[in-house]
Amino acid sequence: MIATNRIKAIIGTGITGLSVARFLAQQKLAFVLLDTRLSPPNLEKIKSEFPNVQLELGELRSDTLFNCDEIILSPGVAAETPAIAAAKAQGIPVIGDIELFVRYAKAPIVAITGSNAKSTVTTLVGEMAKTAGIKVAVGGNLGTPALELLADDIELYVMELSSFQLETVSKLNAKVATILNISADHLDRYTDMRAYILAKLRVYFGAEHIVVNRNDVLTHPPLAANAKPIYFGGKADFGSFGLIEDEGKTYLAKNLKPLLDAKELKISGKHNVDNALAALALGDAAGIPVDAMIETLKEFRGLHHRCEYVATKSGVDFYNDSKGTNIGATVAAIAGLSRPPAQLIVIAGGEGKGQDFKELNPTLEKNPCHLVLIGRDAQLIADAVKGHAQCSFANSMQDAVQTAYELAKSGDAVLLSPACASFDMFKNYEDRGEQFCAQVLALQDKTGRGL
Ligand code: UMA
Ligand code: ADP
Repeated sequence: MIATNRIKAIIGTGITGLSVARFLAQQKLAFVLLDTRLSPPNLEKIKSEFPNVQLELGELRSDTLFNCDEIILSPGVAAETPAIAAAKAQGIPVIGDIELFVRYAKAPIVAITGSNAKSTVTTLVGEMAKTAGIKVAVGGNLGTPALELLADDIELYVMELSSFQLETVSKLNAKVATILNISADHLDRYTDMRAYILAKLRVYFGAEHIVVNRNDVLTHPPLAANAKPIYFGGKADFGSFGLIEDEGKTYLAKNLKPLLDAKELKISGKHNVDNALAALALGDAAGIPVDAMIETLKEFRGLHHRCEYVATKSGVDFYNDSKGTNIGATVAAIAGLSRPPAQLIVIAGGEGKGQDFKELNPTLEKNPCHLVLIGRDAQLIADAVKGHAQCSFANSMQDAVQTAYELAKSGDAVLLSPACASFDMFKNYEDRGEQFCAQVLALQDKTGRGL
């Protein structure tokens, strides 16, 4: 228990801020709550649960922050925000909910970050632990704030961590930690890729085991790191989880021992084979028995909005990859679903978060695609891919689905994988995916009959 006579400042009243407030109240620690918005979320809950707590809305006040002994920052707020940076310069520690969680968690932690595949791999490792009968808690950036997971009977924590959450962590001390992959994301928050990668690398601080992607050198820790890396991806060899080819079959393997025929995986696409290997490597280092992991891999069907099959209309397959919110995800989805010479029609666009969409071009050259572009950065994408893919524009999800359907012929596929955030047109990526599915299901077949 951390004892103090002074007050803590919680910044943000979202689900993280609320979980921190409840946790501090439970620990009988005093706090003030601040949010930069005048109408932030959870206001009513906060007023009724903490009627005597000071609540400040709007511009952050330095005099309040300077009187605190610790600032607990929500992940959506950058530590560079001037009032927070000024408090930090005065020597006031700025932490996040994950740092608090680490102080109190008694069970080992599996820590998972990366630009893509975090939620899939986190869920998979959680399911593997459950199959093995381990009392596991799964959450973090995945949805349930870390502090809500804390309980005395938990035997293993499996945590999805974003770069935002890692920024305020000093030492995670994970049992096993990984960066699954790195590609451009959140460049509207970071000054450059280096700053983004440095935030991700914090996941390795104090880790007993480190799992890295053999095919992505950016996931490898600096040379000074203590733990010896366990590799996943590519060809199997000693000290790694990889693939073995034998008599026309591909096996997922540990060291050189085959564990599972890749055809037995229910999740599809090359990227999901990598995800399965990463989950095996993490689970193994966390002590989950191999049999339970294999059983889970044979059952796991993937998460909604991730390369999810929706329907076939007039011979055209429709896939919902609304969670493809950056270029790396969309590249993986296109490579996973493209079946040349059939055409892939990709609905993309939204808020581009400062990404350089020219990075789509090598993939578009290999896979024949037609882009139907929506949202704020539609023209930016069209300019970047000029000469590499044909583009059409649409004003709404209904218009986009209809346009894609008109462009497609039997045997082609339509993929929603926006490479962008959704907030310019939708509530969130789930809303975008659900609108896509609803429009697809409402399509008539091309002879005019309902399907
Ligand atoms: N905000 C303000 N002023 C404030 C506080 C917040 O404007 O004073 C804004 C932020 O800029 C942001 C929004 O409010 O636009 C939400 O921020 P938050 O920190 O309050 O977020 P929470 O509701 O607590 O949710 C956070 C994660 N959100 C972010 O990091 C933006 C959730 O991840 C996570 O599931 C949750 O904690 C529990 O751990 C969401 C996410 O989009 C899914 N994450 C990003 C991603 O996956 O790419 C990183
Ligand atoms: P995250 O939580 O990191 O956003 P998800 O598991 O939700 O990860 O997947 C997000 C998107 O990333 C999916 O829609 C899919 O297109 C893409 N994706 C999944 N696995 C990989 C991978 N191994 N490499 C690159 N992209 C991937």
